[in-house]
Amino acid sequence: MAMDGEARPNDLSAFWMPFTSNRQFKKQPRMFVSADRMHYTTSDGRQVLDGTAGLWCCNAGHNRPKIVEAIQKQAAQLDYAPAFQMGHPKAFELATKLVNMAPEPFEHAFFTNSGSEAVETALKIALAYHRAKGHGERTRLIGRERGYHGVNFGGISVGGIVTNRKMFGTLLAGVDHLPHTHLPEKNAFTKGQPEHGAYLAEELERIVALHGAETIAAVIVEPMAGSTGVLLPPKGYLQRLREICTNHGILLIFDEVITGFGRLGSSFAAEHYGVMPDLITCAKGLTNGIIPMGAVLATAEIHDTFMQGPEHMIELFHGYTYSGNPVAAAAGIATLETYAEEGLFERADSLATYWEDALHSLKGLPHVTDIRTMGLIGAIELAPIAGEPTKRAFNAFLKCYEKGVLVRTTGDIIALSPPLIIEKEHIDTLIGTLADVLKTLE
Ligand code: PXG
Repeated sequence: MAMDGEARPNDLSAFWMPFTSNRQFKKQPRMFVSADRMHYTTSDGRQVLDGTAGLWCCNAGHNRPKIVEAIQKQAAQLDYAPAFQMGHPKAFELATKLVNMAPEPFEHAFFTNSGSEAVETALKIALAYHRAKGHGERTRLIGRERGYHGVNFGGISVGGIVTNRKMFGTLLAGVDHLPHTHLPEKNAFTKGQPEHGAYLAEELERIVALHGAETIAAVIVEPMAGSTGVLLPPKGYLQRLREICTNHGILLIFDEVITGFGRLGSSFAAEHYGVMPDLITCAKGLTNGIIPMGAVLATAEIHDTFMQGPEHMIELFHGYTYSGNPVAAAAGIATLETYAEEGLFERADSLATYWEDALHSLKGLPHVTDIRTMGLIGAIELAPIAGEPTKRAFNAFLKCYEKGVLVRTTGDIIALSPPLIIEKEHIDTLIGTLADVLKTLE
């Protein structure tokens, strides 16, 4: 411990880093010290092209003046206001902007501080909704294999990533899982939505038959599974999930923490795929990743179900100290305005074909077993090194970083999700660097 109270920036031991190989990192640190638009600057003064929008969140790129100024101004004007039984204008303004941007049925927004909290909130709203309707026996929650819904207990229970679950005990009771939709033997190198796999939605009927529809509260899925390595929904799959949920009175929750805010070339995946869930969770791009914030979007039907009983009574016993925090709300408003003013969702849509062609040009390079893209998101799946899963992709990540490009890896999949302000030349640099790296990988 430092006895003199001085900051010791070279001591890396105190910070236990999240989702990081701490020992590897601390032997060979990779530090960013500033960022502007499409680039990070490293502590050794190098420029690194951001191929991942931070962690899929800085959709408008970095150091955007409107957002920076809004945060500075808000911090000086009203730094904090109590979130319960008190209000401040910016939270209401952001909620209105958000529901106006969202597909039509979504009329209300509940604020959280992260995607994980948005997921917990949505699951709780689903349970409480059924109870308010007199169906308190609907308690089961259905997720999907390979799903990622954050890291809190509800989220890892409905989630389907084994490493995120197996260390943490018995999780929530009464959860079941749909099968994932990754069918590489049939769908590898498909451009756009895969042809095969809609039949996997029928597994929901099997789960319903097993437990009884009247015991099931909600199904939660990522409309496009991001974290597990960009798995696109097979054609017709989401439509079928919606039908089955509707037929059985089960709520459908889309976890749009990654797919929200233009990633697929539209406001939300619900709009992109033309399938409306009952609840949407979002975060990340809501504030361009700058101030932590998440939200649950609810239809009038869900929200209004709670608005009964004596008016002085709290309708939903849930919320966070920082729900709708003024500085986060100011960041959110400036972010949504930046998206609209710069037409960034349309921009993502118009670049999607160039992006798709660029990624698919990597087909045939060593170890590449599949390529998947949609909007401005993409994944390159690699064959693992025998006996050493994840190492090949991790090595690709390290080599890309050395060459000035930031990518993400999950398992042996390289994932890309650049800021929506990306230019074609950046796409060429990103894919060119990846091609060079893939050619030299063990
Ligand atoms: N749901 C989904 C669909 C997500 O992708 C969360 C919930 C949780 O959000 P928070 O804000 O609590 O982290 C996420 C987050 C990656 C990666 O590279 C993905 C996420 C976060 C960090 C890294 O795969 N997704």
